[in-house]
Amino acid sequence: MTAFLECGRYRFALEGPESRPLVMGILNITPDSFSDGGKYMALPAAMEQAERMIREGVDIIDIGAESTRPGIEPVSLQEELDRVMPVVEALKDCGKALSIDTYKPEVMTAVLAAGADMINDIAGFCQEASIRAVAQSRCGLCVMHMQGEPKTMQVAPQYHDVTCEVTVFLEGQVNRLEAAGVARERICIDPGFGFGKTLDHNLALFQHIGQMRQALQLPLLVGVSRKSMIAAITGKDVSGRLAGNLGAALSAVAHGAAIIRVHEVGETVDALKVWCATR
Ligand code: 9MG
Repeated sequence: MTAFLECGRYRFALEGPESRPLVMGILNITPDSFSDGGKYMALPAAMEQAERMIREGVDIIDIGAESTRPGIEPVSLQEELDRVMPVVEALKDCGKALSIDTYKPEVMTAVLAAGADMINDIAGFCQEASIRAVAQSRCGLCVMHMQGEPKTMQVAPQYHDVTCEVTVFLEGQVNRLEAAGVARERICIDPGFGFGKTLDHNLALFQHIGQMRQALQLPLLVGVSRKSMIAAITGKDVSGRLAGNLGAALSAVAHGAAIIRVHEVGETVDALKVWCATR
């Protein structure tokens, strides 16, 4: 396992007494995300939400300007840039690592030039241009697995062995990135819960978090906050999923996850503090 995650201006310990699970807070600056669409579109509202996450103990702020919920149409490059750049400019000196959730290489180049610390690519850096956009920088990378694309990915996801196929994909992309000069210390992997996966696929992947981490020897990020997986297990609508989200976060770290991507930062930070103190 790498001892650190190098993330632009930040370095996170993954082993030893200083290490603890990291919390990535979600900042959706979209009109149409499934649980908070439209809430943080205006710059002051986005800043306020970021400041709240900082007060609550966030480690990485993940800014997304294009919704990735199932069935959604993609936004244009210009629209994404118009949404994301002012927020990156406004938050770049906020004292926390800034991650940008994008699969567009042009957006990657622009946000890295503006000071972003991490690129979270739901397409797992499949495009050569995406690899070129990040290779020469010092940014952290989240390499995520997705089957298909957001518009159709939940129509009929199929695998022979979901854990094996996701692991092989992630390993291949990590190898491509390393061949392009990206240090392993900059990479974390993500099975992509809900991205072209049924509940059974998600549960199988969850139970094999430790195995995937072991196979790739890289930190693993889990993002299930407010997703349909939590709804399917608890029967709760989006406003009633907090307890389910926290249960999933604790289970993920118990399985070996290093980073948890969440909407409710304060509650997750507290739950993880108690988990760490009592494990
Ligand atoms: C943008 N986005 C939505 N869900 C996600 C997840 O599970 N992981 C990552 N890395 N990004 C996500």
